[in-house]
Amino acid sequence: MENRLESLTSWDADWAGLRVVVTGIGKTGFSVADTLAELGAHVVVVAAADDDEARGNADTLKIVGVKDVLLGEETSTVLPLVDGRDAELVVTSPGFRPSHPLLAAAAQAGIPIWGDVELAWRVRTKEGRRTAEWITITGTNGKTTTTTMVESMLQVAGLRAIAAGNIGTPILDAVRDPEGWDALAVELSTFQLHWTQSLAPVSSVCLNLAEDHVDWHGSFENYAADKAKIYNNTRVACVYNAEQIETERMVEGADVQEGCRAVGFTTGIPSISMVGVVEGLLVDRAFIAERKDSAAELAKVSDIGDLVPRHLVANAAAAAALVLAYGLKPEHVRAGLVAYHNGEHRIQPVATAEGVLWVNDSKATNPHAAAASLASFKPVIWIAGGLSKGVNYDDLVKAHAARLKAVILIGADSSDLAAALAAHAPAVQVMATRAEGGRHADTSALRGDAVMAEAVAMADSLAQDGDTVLMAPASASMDQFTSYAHRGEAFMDAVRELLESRASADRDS
Ligand code: UMA
Repeated sequence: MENRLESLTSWDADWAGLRVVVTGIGKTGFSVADTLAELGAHVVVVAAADDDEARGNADTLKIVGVKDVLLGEETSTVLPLVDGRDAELVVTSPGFRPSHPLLAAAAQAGIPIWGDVELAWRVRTKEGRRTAEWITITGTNGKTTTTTMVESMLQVAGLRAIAAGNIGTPILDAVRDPEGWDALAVELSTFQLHWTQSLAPVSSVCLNLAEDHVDWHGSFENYAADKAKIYNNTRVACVYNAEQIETERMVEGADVQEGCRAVGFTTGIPSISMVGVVEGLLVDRAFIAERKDSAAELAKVSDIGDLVPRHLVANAAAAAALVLAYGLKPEHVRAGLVAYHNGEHRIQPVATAEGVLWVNDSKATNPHAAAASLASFKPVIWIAGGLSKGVNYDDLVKAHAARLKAVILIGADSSDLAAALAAHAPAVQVMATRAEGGRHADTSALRGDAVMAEAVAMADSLAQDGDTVLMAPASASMDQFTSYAHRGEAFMDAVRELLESRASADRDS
């Protein structure tokens, strides 16, 4: 029985007929049962819940091929048979404690117990689908923030990436995406880590450790031991909290892969092999060749926000270490933090298609803001212009001319920007939308949408694999749009429409 499970390490392995009991019919249980049914396993689901939602989920699961769903407090404590025989495997939801009678019975009978994360790791490779690298994050506090920062950094690097796990999207739902992902930022709770064994992330972190969830684990020691599992099998970097010795000890005790490094993060001055902070700058002293006696700037602490609490700096330093281990560049760390902090319309990745990254930075309403996003990408097809408010564009264009592949001007009158481009970037191709240069303001939504659709089509005609199309106007929006938000929405809609029409043309041909 053990042998059969050992061979189940990809989606394409032989899962057919495997007898599995799945506990829980919440987010996790549903995703597990649905996956196993699709794989052809014989599944019985057990849950204490017996409300409308649970019954609705049960009906759906039966339609997709789950053999039986047993709902109700009493039945949920008994380990059921599958096809009249003992189960070969139990896959449990995180809410079930290890001491739960059903799990205790399985353990007693020698039936292996996995969590959804173990199952997801095993089915992550599938013929014809991209296999994602995993970056794993746990800790008593700050998991969700750090996971979201990692996701943001991966996305501004042009990668197809998403956050999943304890953060809310069950990891199996992410893994089963038909196209697959380049990378997943995986938030893991100790309830999930308890049942993992074969995960091999590219980088991993336990952010911190404080007393929590002792009821589930039985003792603080058990809780800490489960947190430490985050580091097992890590391939490139185990990231630990240099201000909390317990996390460093976890790394020392971890069974990692050959060549894996320990990298610390701190909110103070970093020692060698750490990411930390020097005079308001987030710096890397771990991944640069000259780390022995220097550090490289990654971002300003102020890129994370105006008044940044210490724990947020710590989360940002940890996220930076995790993605640098994966191979991201300093500019991705910075752009990712800015995007994380400002949310919508600030260095917001919209899509990556055919190697071209489309980025919405409509909030860049002045040259200073546009400089931050221009510095993050190369080569750039830059959509810019609008209400200039009398600012000077010379320094901005001078500083970033070398990154520019082309510029597409929007705005009712972008002559100031055009003049700066002619003076300081004469070799760069500059195109204007038909609506640009009209010298009359028209803020109707219709006009703005048409301008943006034209700009996006122009950018598309120039863009090649490796380029970034960046809409960072360095100008206010009110000459052609109702607000910067409208301008950003218009850009994102135009990009999506373009990519959808291309996808449907591909399908038809
Ligand atoms: N159930 C029983 N008996 C039990 C416990 C649960 O029958 O003793 C059944 C319930 O009837 C229900 C199902 O189990 O059918 C619920 O399962 P669940 O409690 O594991 O919750 P899910 O909906 O599957 O959500 C879980 C995580 N929940 C927990 O860990 C408690 C979600 O994290 C996670 O987002 C989701 O999987 C997707 O991965 C939430 C959480 O509170 C946010 N996490 C804790 C935390 O962050 O501190 C760990």
